[in-house]
Amino acid sequence: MANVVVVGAQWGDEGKGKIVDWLSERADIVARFQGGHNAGHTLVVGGQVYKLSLLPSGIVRGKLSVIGNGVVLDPWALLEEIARLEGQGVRITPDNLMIAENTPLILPLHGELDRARESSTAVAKIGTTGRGIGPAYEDKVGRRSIRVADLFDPATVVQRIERLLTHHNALRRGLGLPEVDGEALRAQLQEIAPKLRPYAAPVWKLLNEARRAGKRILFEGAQGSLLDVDFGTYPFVTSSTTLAGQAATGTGVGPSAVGFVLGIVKAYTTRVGEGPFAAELHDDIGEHLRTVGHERGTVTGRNRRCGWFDAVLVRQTCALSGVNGIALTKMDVLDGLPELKICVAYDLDGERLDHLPTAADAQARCKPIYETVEGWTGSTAGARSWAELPAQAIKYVRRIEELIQCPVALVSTSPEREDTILVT
Ligand code: 2SA
Ligand code: MG
Repeated sequence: MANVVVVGAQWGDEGKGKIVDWLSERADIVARFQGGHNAGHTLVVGGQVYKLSLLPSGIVRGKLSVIGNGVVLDPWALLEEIARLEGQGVRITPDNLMIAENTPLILPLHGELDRARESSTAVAKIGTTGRGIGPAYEDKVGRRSIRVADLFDPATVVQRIERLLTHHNALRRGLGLPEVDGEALRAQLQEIAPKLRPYAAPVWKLLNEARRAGKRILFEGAQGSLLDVDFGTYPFVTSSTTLAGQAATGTGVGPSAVGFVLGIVKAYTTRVGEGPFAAELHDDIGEHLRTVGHERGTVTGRNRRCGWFDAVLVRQTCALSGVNGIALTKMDVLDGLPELKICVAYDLDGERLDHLPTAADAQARCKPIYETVEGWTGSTAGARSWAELPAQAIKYVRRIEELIQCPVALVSTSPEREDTILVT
């Protein structure tokens, strides 16, 4: 098996956790390359539920798990998550967890800034997770982050804090937030540094050595392609690059390390947070999808907005990530619906569009053009072979393939790892 990159091909919550878990059996290393603890991956292993936010899903299987430099890392959230998983019997040590030394940190001031902006009425809110993701990435490109490696040199920490607070305290005064005391922050970081140190490593070097030794890497994306900071529904996006290309720069291997790009696609559409969503349903079917599909945020517990499958979006995101094949998830949520709709194009002011336009106002005005297909009365839940699927369900999968111009490689029929159909 080649090195695989797994990316969400919609707005996140496509069921990446389960697929990554399924694939991790065939990988030696699982690496995160973007995002932070805004991600929420749910794994069900042998009936036990594991909720992961920052740790790569491979950790549950004892695989070498890597947090790459493309991630923004909240060290306190990390230690909490480690403690929580250890409480569930998962062993986490520097032998199976490595953190890139050049990973920027999320500090308490980032979360405060994120939440202050979101509660301000001056600008439209984004609907963030409030975890400080955006502000932490701003500081990264603003060249004022404190990175993991900085923590281990007290003099560097002092310098970094000074630069950081010159910026943040000015901002905070404007927002009516109290100024951050540099000495208090230094003490907090000094306290956390020795706990992080055992995991810090030159990840780029170790991954390249692992590649040369023939080890297989699984790159685990978080969020989804439509939340990508460049190609997503800007400004209603996250602040990282969520597309497959980021797997290379977010860990320090070149793009040639990536052998196969697997897009995870839910059989309908959901989104959490604000922003355009043409195929959104505000009726009983939307409610059916939400309740049957348990569509609530793993991190924040927010209800997810639900709608029909949007083939326009997925065709676009498959192109953007160079997806080689998709894994179709949560088909069973559609079980029993008499008929299904698929969004095949948009109507924008009377013109038919085959793609999502770039301008936010145009995105918001897109009306879905639907194709109606037959539903199925049988159950797809727990199916483990193509033959177990109702004929109409197979037709639905084949139609999706055609519309998104990308083959289906896997179909997932329940949160359990074994309930997966490998399409050959
Ligand atoms: P942020 O916090 O700056 O990344 O928020 C910006 C937008 O990105 C969306 N976002 C997500 N969308 C779906 N799932 C995410 N992870 C959690 C989950 C979310 C949760 O798996 O359920 O628990 O609410 C995730 N993370 C960020 C966010 O909704 C904003 O639209
Ligand atoms: Mg999620």
